[in-house]
Amino acid sequence: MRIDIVSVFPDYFRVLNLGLLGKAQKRGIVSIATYDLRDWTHDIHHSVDDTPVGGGAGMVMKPEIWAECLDEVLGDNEDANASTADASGSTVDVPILIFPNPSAPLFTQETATELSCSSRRLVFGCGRYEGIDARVPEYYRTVGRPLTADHGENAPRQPIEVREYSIGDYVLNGGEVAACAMIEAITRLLPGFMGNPDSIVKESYTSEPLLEYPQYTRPTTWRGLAVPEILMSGDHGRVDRFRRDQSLAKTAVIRPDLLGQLECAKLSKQDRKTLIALGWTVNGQHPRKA
Ligand code: 6GU
Repeated sequence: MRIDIVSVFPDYFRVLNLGLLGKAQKRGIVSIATYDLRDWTHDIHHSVDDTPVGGGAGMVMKPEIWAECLDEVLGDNEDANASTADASGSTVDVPILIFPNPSAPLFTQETATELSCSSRRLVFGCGRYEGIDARVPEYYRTVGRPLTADHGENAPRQPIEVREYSIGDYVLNGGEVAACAMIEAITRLLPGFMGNPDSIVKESYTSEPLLEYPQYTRPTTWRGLAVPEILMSGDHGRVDRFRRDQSLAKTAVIRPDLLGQLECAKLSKQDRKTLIALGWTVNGQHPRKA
């Protein structure tokens, strides 16, 4: 997967060179490039923002700077000819353009899973201040990216998929941290990224909306605190059941909204018993607090 990131703080993304993601880049599973939006400014102050039309607080990022930059990044399409000529009609090489935006749909595990296989190329546009002029996403969604080296207004263009996502109900100073979170969630799902792909299968949110059970390692007693006995029994059936019950109990307390998303029809007899004991009703489509 190729990921391009546009920001006024390209240094922010140095964190992506650490740990597993850094290794994945060295191994060629993902390649990440950053661009400084200010390189596309023309004035001596390198200004990227202006006051909002209609008044109000804060500053809005100027559409023409963003478009000159994105035309160049999105127009660098070693992919375009291959994918449009692809007999199968595959669009997997056409970039998906993503704008982190606190006033957008929530980015979830499902979004990460879908994006990890929808395109081999993602471009992130990270805004600061009060955000980017709203015509920028609209333009690439409807008019599109340039298909030739000519980036002029009359150049042939191809509309592309444009997404906007928030990572949660709180406000950050800009899209950089949100982009890092999304990139980490997406890339760790790429084939070959994980040494042991099993570690993805069982974690929170992956197959159903449940929080993960608590994990322990040795020493089995530490500072007077013991690991639950069952985990040392060697009885895999009982260990699995214990962990499943811990997941259900933990989710009931911390995220009851998630329990309400479970499908009753998919719950085992033992799951139902546990939920009933936790004070939930499981006879409808979804569990409800009794
Ligand atoms: Cl995507 N951007 C900003 N600025 N704040 C956020 C966010 C995004 N998601 C949650 N808060």
